[in-house]
Amino acid sequence: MLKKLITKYNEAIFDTDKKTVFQIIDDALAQGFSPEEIVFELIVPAVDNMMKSVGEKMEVNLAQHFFASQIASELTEKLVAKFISIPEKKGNVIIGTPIGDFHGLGKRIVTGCLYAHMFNVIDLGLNVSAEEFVNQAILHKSNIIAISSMMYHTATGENGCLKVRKLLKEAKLEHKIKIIVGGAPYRFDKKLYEIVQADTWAENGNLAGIVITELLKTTQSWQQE
Ligand code: B12
Repeated sequence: MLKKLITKYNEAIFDTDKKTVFQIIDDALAQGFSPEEIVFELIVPAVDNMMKSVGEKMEVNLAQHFFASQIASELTEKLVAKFISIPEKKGNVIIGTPIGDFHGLGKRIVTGCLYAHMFNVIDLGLNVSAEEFVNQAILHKSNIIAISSMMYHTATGENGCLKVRKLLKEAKLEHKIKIIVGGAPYRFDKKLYEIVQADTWAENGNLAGIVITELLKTTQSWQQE
């Protein structure tokens, strides 16, 4: 039965039809599916499905891409409140674009996806200095700094990821704070993340959630000394 709803839900996401999306979720709850099943078997896989379609199907446009992530974030927040036991957040992620980069759409999509993956996201916005990335990560005891760059020169420039790495090294925080990067230049050159000295990268928001979850397994938590 949930299978039927999944098909309908995916279609409504594809049509960016918010009213129908909400109706499907209400129907699923009325039919007795638990909020946990709905989040983990319907909403999160639907984001994955949409992200995979980008690139495969030319007809998936930015509006659909954006809608899928925002709706996943909104619905997850609504349904988590109804979980039998509220799941623990997986941690805080600091996100922003580096100095000189004012492309914010990709970052907003990634933020929506990370909420759906149960992360708390602290969005520093656009044009963020390396110092601010690191200071905010320390302030929020975050293990992850996520840097979204849409231009080659902001990805590789002295004030971006390379400087964040330098500051983390100087503060001896590399074992506690990891860097993930993403954005158009990284999709064109899959090895670019190594050149800018990030720990990892991901192609889209859904994969970012998966990659960060893995990365945290080998990262020292703020509780450990
Ligand atoms: C929209 C756009 C703009 C808009 C931005 C609006 C906004 N509020 O964001 C405006 C008009 C302002 C703009 C301005 C400029 N732009 Co522009 N822009 C674009 C465009 C067309 C789309 C970018 C976008 O939003 N993509 C859609 C999102 C959803 O995709 P995405 O960002 O890649 O994000 C996904 C993944 O990459 C990943 N991801 C993204 N961030 C992160 C972060 C992490 C941590 C992870 C894990 C994953 C991840 O997940 C996302 C979701 O799946 C691109 C071309 C392109 N096709 O990329 C050019 C492009 C990025 N722009 C470009 C340029 C040159 C400029 C300008 C310099 C133009 C000018 N002469 O003024 C200015 C620079 C402004 C500045 N200083 O930042 C160039 C960059 C070239 C280069 N080699 O560096 C591009 C590639 C166009 C081109 N082919 O020349 N731009």
